[in-house]
Amino acid sequence: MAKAKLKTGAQMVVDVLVDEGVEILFGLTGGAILPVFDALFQNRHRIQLVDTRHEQGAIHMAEGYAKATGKVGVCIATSGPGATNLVTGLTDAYMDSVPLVAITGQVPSHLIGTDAFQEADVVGITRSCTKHNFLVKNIQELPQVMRDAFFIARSGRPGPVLVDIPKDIAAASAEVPMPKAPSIPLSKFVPTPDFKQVERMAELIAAAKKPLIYAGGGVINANASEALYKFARKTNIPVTLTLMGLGAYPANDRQFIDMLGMHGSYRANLALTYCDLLIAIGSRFDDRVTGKLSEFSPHSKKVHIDVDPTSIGKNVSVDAHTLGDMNVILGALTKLCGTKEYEGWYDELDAWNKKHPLAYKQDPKAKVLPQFAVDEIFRLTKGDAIITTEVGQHQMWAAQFYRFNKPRRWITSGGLGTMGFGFPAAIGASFAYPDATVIDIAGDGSFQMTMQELAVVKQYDLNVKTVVLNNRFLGMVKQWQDLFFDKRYASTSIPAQPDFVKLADCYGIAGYRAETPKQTTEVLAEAFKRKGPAIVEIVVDEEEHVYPMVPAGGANKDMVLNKQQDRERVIAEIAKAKAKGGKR
Ligand SMILES: Cc1ncc(C[n+]2csc(CCOP(=O)(O)OP(=O)(O)O)c2C)c(N)n1
Repeated sequence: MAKAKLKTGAQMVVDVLVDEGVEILFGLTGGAILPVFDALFQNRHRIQLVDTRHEQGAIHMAEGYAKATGKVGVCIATSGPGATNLVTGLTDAYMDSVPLVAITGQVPSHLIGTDAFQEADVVGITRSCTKHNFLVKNIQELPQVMRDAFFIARSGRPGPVLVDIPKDIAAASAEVPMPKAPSIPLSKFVPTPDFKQVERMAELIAAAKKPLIYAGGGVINANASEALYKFARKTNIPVTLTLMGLGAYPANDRQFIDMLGMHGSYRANLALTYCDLLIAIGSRFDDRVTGKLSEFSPHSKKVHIDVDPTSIGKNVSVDAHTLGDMNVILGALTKLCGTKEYEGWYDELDAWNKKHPLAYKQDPKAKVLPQFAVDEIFRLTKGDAIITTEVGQHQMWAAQFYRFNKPRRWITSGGLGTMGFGFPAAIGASFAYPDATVIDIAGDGSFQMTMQELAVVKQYDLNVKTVVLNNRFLGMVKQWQDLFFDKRYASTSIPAQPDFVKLADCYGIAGYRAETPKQTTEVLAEAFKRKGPAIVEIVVDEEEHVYPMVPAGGANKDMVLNKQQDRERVIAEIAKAKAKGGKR
């Protein structure tokens, strides 16, 4: 082994980052992390550091970058409050399986445990929201810890890894050889597929009359969209996707039956209910998909393909499963399966779609419907933008009405549902693809949580458009109050707001406002024509609800479909149809 050069711990951190192919990281400085920022400054020709205005902004930018590229996103913060400001983002990345490395400064080793200034027990605090975390205790272990952090973040089911580095270790110098490989074998994260189980799956598929593929974000993480497409097209099995899986299968394909779950399509949720074989691929049977567990997909046999052993049988028991590389498993399964017509099944799916399609009716003279605004964004960008969202009604309308034909164009906070995620995530995606149009479809409530990062879009002149669907409410919560709390709007009306056009202006970026459907089309077209950052505020109808909606804890078939049709009527309709022969 070549003799190692004398280097500071901070320089070792930078060298591993560069060696791992990191081109950019997002962060905010402070006392305990100063040596590492200094090393980054001295290496600015090798790696770009984006200075954010808040550490939450930094970590969501790293997530946006990671989701858009599939690479590991990196963020950096100081000790104490800098590190604790990362906690929401770490939890978000953990829930949504985002590959991420967070580097935090820690107080000097001899002060740890003394309640020193800006000391926080960061490994303790983040233990439950990281895939793994490290407190570096010795400069000799620092390069290997950094190497392992990247390996753990990206291998198997991806997730966030935190490396906490005491200031004295970052500032010290030592001769430590650069480790070439991680110290952990890949088999720890990616099990070998069980091909007997794959054969069993092929038998179940051969026997099924009403099969359904239910795929999720794991397909995108495994870069297995192509393999999913080949499997679905060969077998002719209809496909539904989770919120996190949108784009894993082309929305314009005839086999695609829209998103499923709490705000999934009528056809997808009934397909889930009445299918006889459910093929879960890179999805985890979370409660937003299953609804009431005891009534979840009651007529089906179930199979599960995933990389994470803890997902198997966690919420729903299955008849066959295998873990491992999804491309290998889907390739093997595709070879074993034949083609079938499923005509009756497709007829049923079509009939459900005809009865209750995902649709809206925009009266040109009435208030702007948020669905119309999303549809216009889709039309004007020809479906070619990278879309991020905040959390709330606008997120669900974006999922329903922007049609994704490719993976990694849809970046949203699914598991944690983090308001304030979308804008910084859009910034991260824009750094990855500077020529792309990146649009944050935002609610007025969410945008106000992280809008301080407007300074970053201005500073770097990013092609990020924030479209605020302004209903002057915390709309999704208001919707629940409309439906279940007798319209008592406790804490959901937020009439005091910035003038978003002036806000844009004071950051030196373009601002637009629309109050009618016609203006909506005009200002969106104008904003998208001009490169560079913009805020587009669209004043939308505050009374609009997201439908379908499976009430929390309800069965998927008990969807509320529109304002006229309350829950009791849906249930009565189902009971009547059941008595007639099981179909609606
Ligand atoms: C950080 C955070 N706090 C609270 C919530 C709970 N919550 C979910 S949706 C929502 C309202 C979002 O309002 P807005 O961003 O205006 O979007 P809209 O629903 O009106 O489209 C709230 C408060 C959350 N998801 N995240």
